[in-house]
Amino acid sequence: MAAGRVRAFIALGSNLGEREAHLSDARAALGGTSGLRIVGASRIYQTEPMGPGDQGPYLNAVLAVDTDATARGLLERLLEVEQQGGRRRSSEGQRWGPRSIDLDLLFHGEARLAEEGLEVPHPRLHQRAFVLEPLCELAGDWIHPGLGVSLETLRQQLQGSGWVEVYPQQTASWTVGSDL
Ligand code: A4P
Ligand code: MG
Repeated sequence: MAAGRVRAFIALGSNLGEREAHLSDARAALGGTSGLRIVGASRIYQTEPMGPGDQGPYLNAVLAVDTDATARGLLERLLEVEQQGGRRRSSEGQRWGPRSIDLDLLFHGEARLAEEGLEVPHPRLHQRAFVLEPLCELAGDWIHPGLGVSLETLRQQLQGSGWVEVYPQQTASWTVGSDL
C-alpha cells in the first residue's frame, strides 16, 4: 500500500430491481474515485432480508480498498454513489427497508469513531452474517479494532443471523479476487 493510504472495507447491498447491476455500478463508481484503489472483491451472496418482513432477499458483497480519503470523506463518497445509483432516501426511506443500493463503511484502518452521522467500525457488522461471510473471504484474520478479535472468530460466534448463500447466478461482470 502506498504511504499515507489506509485500508478500508465497504459493504454493498441491494434488494430492489437489477440487484447485481446495482452492485456492479456502485463498484465501478468507487473504482473511478480519485485517490482510491479497489484491492479486493468478495463473491456475491444472496441473503435473508433483515428488517421489515415484506422485502425480498438481498445481494451482498464486500470490497477492500486503499484510500487517501479520511473516514468522513469516504463516507461522503459512498452516500454520493448511493444517490447516483438511484437510491431515493425519501421513498425508500424506511429504516432497514428495501433499497436499490446501500453502501456501508465497515472499517477505515484501525479507526474507532462515533461522531454525528459516522460510526466506524460499523456498529452492527459483527452481528450480521451477510457482512461477515463476504468480509471473511477477504480478511478473516483482520482484528476488529473495537472488539479485539478476528473477523473469523466473530463469524464463528454468529447466532441466528439469517441464511446466507453464494449467489448462483453471479455473472462474469463481477470479478472476484484480492491482492491484499
Ligand atoms: N452512518 C454512520 N456510520 C456509517 C457507516 N459506518 N457506514 C450513517 C454507513 N453509514 C453510516 O444510513 C443512515 C446513516 O448512517 C447514513 O446517512 C450515515 O450518515 P442509511 O443507509 O440511510 O440507513 P439504513 O441503511 O436504513 O440504516 P442502517 O441502520 O445504516 O441500516 P444498515 O445497517 O445499513 O442495514 N438485510 C440483508 N440481508 N442485507 C443487507 O444488506 N441491509 C440493511 C440496512 C437492512 N437489512 C439487510 C441489509
Ligand atoms: Mg446503510
